[in-house]
Amino acid sequence: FGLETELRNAIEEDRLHLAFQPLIELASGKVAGFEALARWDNSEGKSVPPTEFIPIAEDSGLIVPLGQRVISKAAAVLADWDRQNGAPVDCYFSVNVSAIQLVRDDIAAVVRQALAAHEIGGERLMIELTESAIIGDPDLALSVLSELKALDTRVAMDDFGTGYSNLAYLQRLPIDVLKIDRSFVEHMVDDRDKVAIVRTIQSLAEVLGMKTTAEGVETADQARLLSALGCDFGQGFLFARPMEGKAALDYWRQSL
Ligand code: G
Ligand code: G
Ligand code: MN
Ligand code: NA
Repeated sequence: FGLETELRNAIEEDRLHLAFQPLIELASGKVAGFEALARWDNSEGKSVPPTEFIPIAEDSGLIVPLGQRVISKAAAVLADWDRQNGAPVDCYFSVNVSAIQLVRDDIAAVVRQALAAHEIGGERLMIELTESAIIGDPDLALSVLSELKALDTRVAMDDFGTGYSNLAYLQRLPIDVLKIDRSFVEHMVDDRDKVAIVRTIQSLAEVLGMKTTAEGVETADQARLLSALGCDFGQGFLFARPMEGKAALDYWRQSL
């Protein structure tokens, strides 16, 4: 329970922070938004990776207060950027919400509160859900997604293609973006099967009126190929690694 207790304290003392990784419109090279990722430096100043602390948060229920902090912090940073910029910064933050959060918390209410507290429009936030969040309770997912839609907050399906992609749910739910899992982008340049999968996800998205974001874009060849396949956005080390807030705002400014 050592790490869990430490995490509980970090959440209570508001010591978690966010890193931001740009989401790039492939056709124009413009920054469309940033994925906001939770970061935690433990008491020894060591960075604990989210792949380690998110499962602990999920198992302990700490994911509820953690997720609330992440969403309100994202809205707070956006409001701060707008102030620094002297005008609204034309980009959105995309925030991860796990299946457990969807069940245990009222995510739409959390988003609504964060938007109101920081006077941010709902279109400035996007919520990333995994397929497991939808499959777990499709009726709940439909009601939460509809509430988010009413706030103008968009929804992305994270790691798409790795879960139980139930096409009936996909059609029924108001999903705006499919995030093509990075396992399909990796080595796609010399793997015809991977290209075929990306092409299939792309045409599915087009039929359903959704956009696509390719994850894990690491090379210019991948970006060119993805763009040629019609993929809308790219995210990955080619463009930038997740970075702290100030660096991310500078990145946005320099991209203009
Ligand atoms: O940030 P990477 O930077 O290492 O993220 C690893 C994993 O942790 C990803 O799958 C990401 O979706 C997840 N993750 C990062 N931040 C959050 C968060 O705030 N909430 C949830 N639920 N997952 C997150
Ligand atoms: O599951 P999710 O998509 O939310 O996870 C985001 C994770 O992907 C973060 O851990 C982030 O650091 C990682 N990531 C972002 N870009 C790249 C990339 O180009 N290559 C690799 N290997 N990982 C990436
Ligand atoms: Mn994500
Ligand atoms: Na992902």
